[in-house]
Amino acid sequence: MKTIDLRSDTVTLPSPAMREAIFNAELGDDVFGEDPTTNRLEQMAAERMGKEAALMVVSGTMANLVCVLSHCRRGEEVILGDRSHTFLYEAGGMSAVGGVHPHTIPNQPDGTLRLEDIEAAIRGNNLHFPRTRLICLENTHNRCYGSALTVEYMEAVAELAKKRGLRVHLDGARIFNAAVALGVDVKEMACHADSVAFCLSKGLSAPVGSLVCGSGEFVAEARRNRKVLGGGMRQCGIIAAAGITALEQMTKRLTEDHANARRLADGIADIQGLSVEPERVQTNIVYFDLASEKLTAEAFLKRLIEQSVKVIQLGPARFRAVTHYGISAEDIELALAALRKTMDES
Ligand code: TLP
Repeated sequence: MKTIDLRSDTVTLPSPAMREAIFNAELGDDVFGEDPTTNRLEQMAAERMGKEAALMVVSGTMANLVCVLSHCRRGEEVILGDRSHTFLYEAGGMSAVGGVHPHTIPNQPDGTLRLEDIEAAIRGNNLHFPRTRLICLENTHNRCYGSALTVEYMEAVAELAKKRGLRVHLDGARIFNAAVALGVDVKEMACHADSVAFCLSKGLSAPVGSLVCGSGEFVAEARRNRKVLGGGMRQCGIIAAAGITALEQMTKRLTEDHANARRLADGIADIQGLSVEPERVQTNIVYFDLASEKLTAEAFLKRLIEQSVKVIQLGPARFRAVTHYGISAEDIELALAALRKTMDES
């Protein structure tokens, strides 16, 4: 029986076209700048984001770290959301590796940072304070229901940053989900950030890889910082080949994942003992809570696994389900049936 794995869109497997592209990839040594497939992917990524240049790195975590290291010196400060992936789930890399100070402010439920909060967090010129250098945004926002930050909001943050002499980095791990949900081109969002990191290995289903995009000068610095982290790769066209296919074939289909997530949330809303806010689902991420005393979280997960359905636990009674390539509308109905059965029998 097929497992319906909704833990993350990171579990996606490469499409048959990707496997073929990997098999046929033209290769060279990328540290010498001689891997034609990687060069092509980087050029494509830069064009898609409307930036001068791009750099492939192994993961979203490395992409964000390389960007912070390229924007900030030791002792400088980054303003970012208290629910941002970079703050919560990247092993404190910016401080551990870069000596960069994270200054968190509250993420609003829709993933935004209030402009007043950003303004208030910017340090004055005082030798006691770290120097504020960078504002980080996340779009879509993973811990905030996969919500998409609008172009207008991003523009407002960019204006504020410009006025105060700061830079903006966008963790756009799922920027194509945001673009599809808002019906805009990714460029319209990317133009409001000095650097953009996006992932190939989530909804776009490639096996490995993220891209850092920005000005030519910025990307040259990022390339150096990737090397510092040991992330210079050799025949990485093997990875890039799948990334090219991802950009060519996998962005438009994200609407399917969004429709499946909405259907899943609507279905969960009808199950007694589970609680969800379907109207908050804009993209491919659904959060829901176990609101019944009859079942522990562990027992809930176990019963789902027995029915070949996996979701991830992200709080004492909070779970996340993410739709993605490989999960069909039919799978969503099967997952709902498993959830219903689990609750009915509890
Ligand atoms: N997110 C993963 C886990 O780490 C939680 C997931 O399953 O959602 N930015 C954002 C917004 C992300 O969601 C993630 C991964 C990353 C960066 C890091 O990407 P990787 O896993 O490639 O380092």
